[in-house]
Amino acid sequence: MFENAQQESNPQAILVGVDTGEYDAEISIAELAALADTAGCTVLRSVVQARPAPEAATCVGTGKLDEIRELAEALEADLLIFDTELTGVQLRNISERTDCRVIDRTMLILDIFAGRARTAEGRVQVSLAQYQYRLSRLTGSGTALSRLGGGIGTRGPGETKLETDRRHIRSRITVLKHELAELEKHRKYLSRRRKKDGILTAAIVGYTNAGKSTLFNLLTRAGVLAENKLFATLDVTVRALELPDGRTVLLSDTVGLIRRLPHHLVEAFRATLEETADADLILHLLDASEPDIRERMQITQSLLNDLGCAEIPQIHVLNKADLVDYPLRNEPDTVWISAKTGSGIDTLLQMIAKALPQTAKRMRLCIPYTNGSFLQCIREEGKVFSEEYTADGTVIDALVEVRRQKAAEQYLLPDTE
Ligand SMILES: Nc1nc2c(ncn2[C@@H]2O[C@H](COP(=O)(O)OP(=O)(O)OP(=O)(O)O)[C@@H](O)[C@H]2O)c(=O)[nH]1
Ligand SMILES: [Mg+2]
Repeated sequence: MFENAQQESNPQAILVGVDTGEYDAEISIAELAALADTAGCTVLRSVVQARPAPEAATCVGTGKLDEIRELAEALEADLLIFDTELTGVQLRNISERTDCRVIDRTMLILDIFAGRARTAEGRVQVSLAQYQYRLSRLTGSGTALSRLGGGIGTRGPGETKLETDRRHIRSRITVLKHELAELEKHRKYLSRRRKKDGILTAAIVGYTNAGKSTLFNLLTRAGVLAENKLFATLDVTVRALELPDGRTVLLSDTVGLIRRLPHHLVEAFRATLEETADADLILHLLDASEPDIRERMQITQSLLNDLGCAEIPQIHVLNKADLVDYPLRNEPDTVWISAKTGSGIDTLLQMIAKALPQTAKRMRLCIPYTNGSFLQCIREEGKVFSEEYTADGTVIDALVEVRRQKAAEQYLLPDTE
């Protein structure tokens, strides 16, 4: 779908931040560095300028820009990554004054997303977000956007087209929106069907790099890409997980969250995260070895609230216990695990089973012909998937209501599938 420009193997980047006091610029720049690394850049230096607000025309002051140009020449840097969102005018001015390619935090994140989205829906979402972001920055950008050619910021729509034909972008956006709506409809249909069949769902949610995919793999052995890169996962991946009480829950692995997630991206990924809004349980995964764990927890929580998930039961899962050497405290609704070593997983599974609503459970029973009334109850109360008559009785595969489950257990068949 993208017209991929040939990629420079390793852009040499300088990071630029503006410290307005609004957020912790140091932490934000450190995270930008991790993002840049994920995107395959080498970060040579970070420059942060304290000022009450970004300069309208150039983001940082012009004197600072001249300094940055000299620094870029001295270090042989070819890319500037700004930690704030830049306007089209700023992009052009900075690029002209420094003679470097310029991208901003959002473009960098979109670039990473573009390289990693795997499902159709994820790819369309990223594509759409890229087109929209570029369109909003065309005004005044002059040649700045075309200077992105080659490397970071180019896994996206072809630049010449962007400049010469806005109508082309607008019509692509319309097509993509249509595609997305179709894909969404399909996902909603699947989710409705699951609900009807009494299938429970749980979502692993958390800050990027917390270990969500590692835990997901361990629990479901699905082989989802897990690596020490930010945003290793971009699409919700769903697999069935068997619980100790015999019920099955559909577990989904989700996109990693970050602080200052650009607004367009929350929008772009809302559809993907809507799986989470639908979930019966949220596993809020935290990297216990990170010093700013509390802040990350709050960022995740506020994004969950934005998505309308405040009411969904949550288990706080403190991961990477193997890296932490202080005594492990157990608080209610909190469990310590290591997705790497597997410690704590049994407790976690028990907690999941307990936290999920008591619901009708799908069971395969062999009910003797002498107990026809029980068979009748099962038939009438729940959905029947199949029924056959054997020498020992009626073998029925059905959803069994909570109040009948105990009585049904004596007839339970070992699952042969
Ligand atoms: N030591 C240790 N490392 C872990 C543990 N769990 C995960 N990791 C490592 O943490 C890194 C990130 O793991 P992922 O599972 O990719 O993290 P994620 O939350 O899915 O990340 P995104 O998809 O990018 O949001 C990998 O290098 C894992 O090997 C753990 O319990 N202990
Ligand atoms: Mg992941």
